[in-house]
Amino acid sequence: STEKTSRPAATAVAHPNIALVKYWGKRDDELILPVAGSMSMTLDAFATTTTVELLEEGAATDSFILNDAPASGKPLERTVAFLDHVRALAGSERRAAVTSVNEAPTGAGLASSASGFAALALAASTAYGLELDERALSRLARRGSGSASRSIIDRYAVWHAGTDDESSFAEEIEAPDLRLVIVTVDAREKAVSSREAMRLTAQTSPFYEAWIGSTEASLEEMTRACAAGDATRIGEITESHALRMHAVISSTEPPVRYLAPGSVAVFDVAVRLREQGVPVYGTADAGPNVCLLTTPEHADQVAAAVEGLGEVRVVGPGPGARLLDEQGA
Ligand code: 2P0
Repeated sequence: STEKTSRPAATAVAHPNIALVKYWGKRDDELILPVAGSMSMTLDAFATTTTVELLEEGAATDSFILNDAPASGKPLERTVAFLDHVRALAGSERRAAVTSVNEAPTGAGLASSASGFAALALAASTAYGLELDERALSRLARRGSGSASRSIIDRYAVWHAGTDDESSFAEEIEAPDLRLVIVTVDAREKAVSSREAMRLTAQTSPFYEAWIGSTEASLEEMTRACAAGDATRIGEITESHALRMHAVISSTEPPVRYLAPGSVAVFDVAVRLREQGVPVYGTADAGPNVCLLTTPEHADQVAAAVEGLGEVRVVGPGPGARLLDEQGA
């Protein structure tokens, strides 16, 4: 027959998230269970679009094309390991072709592993015929990368630390409308991966236990500030908590330091603007780029104040992972 039989396939879109209460440390490396919960904003920018197509029975290996080039090494290994997990859940042995396009620079601290594994979790689980609800999808994405559990969720998410695979998932939390002014101080790939630096922190920092306790306290306080719609308190917790994370990371042996002089300059702009009455607070992930959290009314003023310190982009809360239909809509 000349009729073309289409193979099972699915395409999903997901966005990175920026944590306002950070995830830094695992209690279980295999299941990716964190030592404490975290809270984030899913962004309305820097989409990852991923297609998973099942190959014919008998195909021996998976393939992974990332940003138009065949992936190898760690990215390929992590993708294949993730597909192995999906296949185990689906009771399938079929290999797959994965194609993924990232709008954010990979490894520059814009959490491309979060959007990447969130999109892969939705596309792969759909292509393999699993029908997962939001919680199950968040748990699945977590197995690829911890922060990906939060990119499944619309707008603002809390990732509950949990104590096992079932209880460690993200879900939506109500919070006021906020903006992040992202200042890309340096777009190069970071020298030490989050995964490696987290392990080093757990093994060598004398402050690790205090960090875990303070994260639990920050998350409780953040949850209350969100419920109260208190943008100022949300910002204050965000900045203190982020600087505590960088403090515990720089207390490792050998030390790891992600913030650069240009990052500190952006935090200083927030201090100066606050003196003028602008509600603006800094945060930074495992890299030198800084996000300034502010209200929608102040976003333009904040963006103007950091002009010249890096590439500037204003983003707001965005959608969780979504499937695209066959027309790409
Ligand atoms: C976060 N980060 O909460 C924190 C803040 C970076 C700094 O989650 O090992 O890529 O794949 O679970 O999720 C980055 O770490 O680590 C991260 P894995 P992940 O957003």
